[in-house]
Amino acid sequence: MRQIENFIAGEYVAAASGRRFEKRSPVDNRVIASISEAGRPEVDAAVQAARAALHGEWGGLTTEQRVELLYGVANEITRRFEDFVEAEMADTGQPSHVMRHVFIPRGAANFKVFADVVKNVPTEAFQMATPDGAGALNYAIRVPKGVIGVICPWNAPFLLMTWKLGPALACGNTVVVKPSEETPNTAVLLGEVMNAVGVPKGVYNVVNGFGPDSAGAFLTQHPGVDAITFTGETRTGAAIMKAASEGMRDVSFELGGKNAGIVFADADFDAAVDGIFRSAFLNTGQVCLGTERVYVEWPIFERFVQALKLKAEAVKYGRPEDHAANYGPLISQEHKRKVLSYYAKAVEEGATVVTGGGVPDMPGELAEGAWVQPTIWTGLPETAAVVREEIFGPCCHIRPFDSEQEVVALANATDYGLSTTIWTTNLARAHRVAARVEVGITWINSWFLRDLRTAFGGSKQSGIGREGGVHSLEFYTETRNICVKL
Ligand code: NAD
Ligand code: 6OD
Repeated sequence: MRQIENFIAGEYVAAASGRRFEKRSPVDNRVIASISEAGRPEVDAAVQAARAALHGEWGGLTTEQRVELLYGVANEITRRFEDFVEAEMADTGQPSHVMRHVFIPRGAANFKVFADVVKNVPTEAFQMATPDGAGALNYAIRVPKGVIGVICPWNAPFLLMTWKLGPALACGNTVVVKPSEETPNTAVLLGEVMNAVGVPKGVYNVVNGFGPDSAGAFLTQHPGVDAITFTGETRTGAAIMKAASEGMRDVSFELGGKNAGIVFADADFDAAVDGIFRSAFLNTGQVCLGTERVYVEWPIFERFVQALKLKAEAVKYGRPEDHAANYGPLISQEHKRKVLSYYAKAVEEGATVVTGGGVPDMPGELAEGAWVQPTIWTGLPETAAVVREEIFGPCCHIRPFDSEQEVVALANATDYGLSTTIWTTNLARAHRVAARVEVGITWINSWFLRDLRTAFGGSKQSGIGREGGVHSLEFYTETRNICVKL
């Protein structure tokens, strides 16, 4: 069984309280790790180490020197690729090809891309007239914000953590990360990479634990944290925002979603079925950008539902290291209970269950894992809980629509506003609809196609702020204006 400690000032340390908690495998529910739970003393030590690093060697580095270190981090992740794949698979139970082709390479890329951004981004300058005719010159400098608290979810742990670490470190900040209690492995392993590359001690710290009354709350309440970047549930974001209001700390929030997939009758049918299959079921539906609401234009509705059903019924369940498997378990027994409660609620609300709705028959010890069937419903009103609330599972409700106007209204009738995917061959219509859906990210004839330089974030209750490319600099630096009278 793996022993997982906190990573503070370059050292692996257990909590002074001796408190530990267990991590169980999503695949078969075996206990696979014992994790040290950081208390207030460890969180305080991590924040102090991060503060000291800001005033130490790290704070004195030039941008070029920082950039070189971050390239080094990316290269070392690539060198230890198999270790990261293995660590993330153990935590999430997801198929290895997702780790190999998306989650781990993206973790390395997040360091390289943001190193390039800070190396190349200009700052603004304005010349102004003055009454004496000599004028003045304003120019801006960017300085790091300070110690950043990074609170992460479990669904794509390494990708989502490094998506925040890359820009935070590239901009010269130091960080204290609180990974999800379900997925601490890759965050803790990254400490070895930081040490191997020579990132000064205290720049990167990890404290393990839960949210309320644990490391998450201790970190967000700590007065030594200058800003908080958080990815997770909207409800958690509200609690963190309250904590951040003490001391007027800045926040960047990437929150939940109840995203619409929109398929017009003129879409490339097979591409649309493949696209919606991925957006509903990739990572066992545990993707914030996933489409739990699907709207399909009437002429192709029945055919579309049947085609998606066939694909959902053809998923290959299996252990992460089984190369034939393309479908994993949910993250935990607790999440399985939540998803199954929505499966039951859908039936109570009168849904037609097109496929799934339960637990698959799994052989041997896999029967103990957090497996649920991919599930498709039709026939529910928009007021049904499963159509309104984020389930974060492998499921979607499909509803037919008649007109562009109707589907825009349906897509927008939600408190969330993260993303949409639109499938049509009519590009003019795609543009019109994309401009009217109230979300931060729209894909046309694709889904989860990500250029790290683009703005990423949610509207309405799906987030606050944008990260990505130069947008990340708005959060991870403070801009100072300097006015020179000529
Ligand atoms: P969560 O909100 O339960 O937990 C996220 C993190 O916050 C965990 O590390 C948790 O320990 C911590 N936490 C919980 N309560 C806290 C508190 N009071 N103070 C400080 N920290 C606290 O989310 P989750 O279940 O880990 O992840 C799934 C959710 O994340 C879904 O809602 C999903 O949509 C969302 N998500 C959003 C994005 C995005 O980019 N918008 C990306 C991935 C996931
Ligand atoms: O691709 C990204 O950068 C990103 N933030 C993805 C979010 C996935 C949510 O589950």
